[in-house]
Amino acid sequence: WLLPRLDGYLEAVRELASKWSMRQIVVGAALVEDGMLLAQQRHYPAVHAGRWELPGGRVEPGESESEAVVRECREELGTEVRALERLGTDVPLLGGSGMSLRVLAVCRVAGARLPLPLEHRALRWVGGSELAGLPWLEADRLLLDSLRALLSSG
Ligand code: 9L3
Ligand code: MG
Repeated sequence: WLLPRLDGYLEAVRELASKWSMRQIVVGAALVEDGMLLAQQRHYPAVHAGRWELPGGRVEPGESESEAVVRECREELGTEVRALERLGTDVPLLGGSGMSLRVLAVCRVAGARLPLPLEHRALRWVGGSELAGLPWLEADRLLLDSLRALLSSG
């Protein structure tokens, strides 16, 4: 009797796992100050080294997207932000991971430290006209129109 049950159980686990990975969200933070957007340059993994991205990372189980973006900015930038609205549409990440990039506009809370590149090679404040010239990760590049709109909305 055990084997058929085990089969059913494994099937259910597989289904959950694929649902979970299909819904895995990576959050990105669009932090704008004085009309400039904060971008950071990756140094890991090797395939991403040298490319620019919005700060952020995976939403952990039990965490909301806003909580994740606040935590990632603490870890990567050493600063406190507040999550504002969602920006643009989700972008599927390449590599068959099933993850999607979802960007939230954020603002630095009053009195919080200036962002530092704690886990990255470099940080840079980018103006609207410089956006297209940076070697962005592919997913982030697809959001440049929304980011430009955010910058020009003041
Ligand atoms: N990713 C792409 N664009 C971004 C971020 C924050 C992340 N703006 C991709 C790179 C990784 C994956 O998402 O493949 C997980 O991100 P992280 O946890 O390595 O930051
Ligand atoms: Mg990250």
